[in-house]
Amino acid sequence: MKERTFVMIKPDGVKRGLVDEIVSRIHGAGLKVVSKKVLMLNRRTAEKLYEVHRGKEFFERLIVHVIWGESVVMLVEGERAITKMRELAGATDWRKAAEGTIRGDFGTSITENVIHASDSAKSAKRELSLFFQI
Ligand code: FUP
Repeated sequence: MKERTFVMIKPDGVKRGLVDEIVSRIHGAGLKVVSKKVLMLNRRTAEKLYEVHRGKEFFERLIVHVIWGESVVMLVEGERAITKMRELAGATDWRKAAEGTIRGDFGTSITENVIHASDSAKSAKRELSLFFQI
């Protein structure tokens, strides 16, 4: 089934020059980048994106990380795009992420884990609407 998902290369990934590598992995999985933009998240948008984590001990650290520099946000489309992007990203904790996954290859901490990819169709819809006119 063709799906749309929200993907964000976080500031650590952008700063380290990983955008082209990540986009090429997305294409390699047979997915299409329908739209892509570079932006600086403001606190309000960052808190909305991660609202399910509000109140957790890592929340503030996470928000500070995603607003300190430019991110690249993308609308990614294709067959099983949500699952495929989660597979490409790898486990949240870079130490547990498999080699060959984006976080496994490039993550440097649980917060600085390079990429965000929506975890469900419902999240994808909500997260895409924060950044794209869809
Ligand atoms: P994921 O869907 O894999 O991005 O993981 P979560 O939704 O569980 O977490 C969202 C983000 O919160 C992660 F990308 C990084 C951050 N996080 C921490 O900083 N510490 C934690 O213990 C868990 C998550």
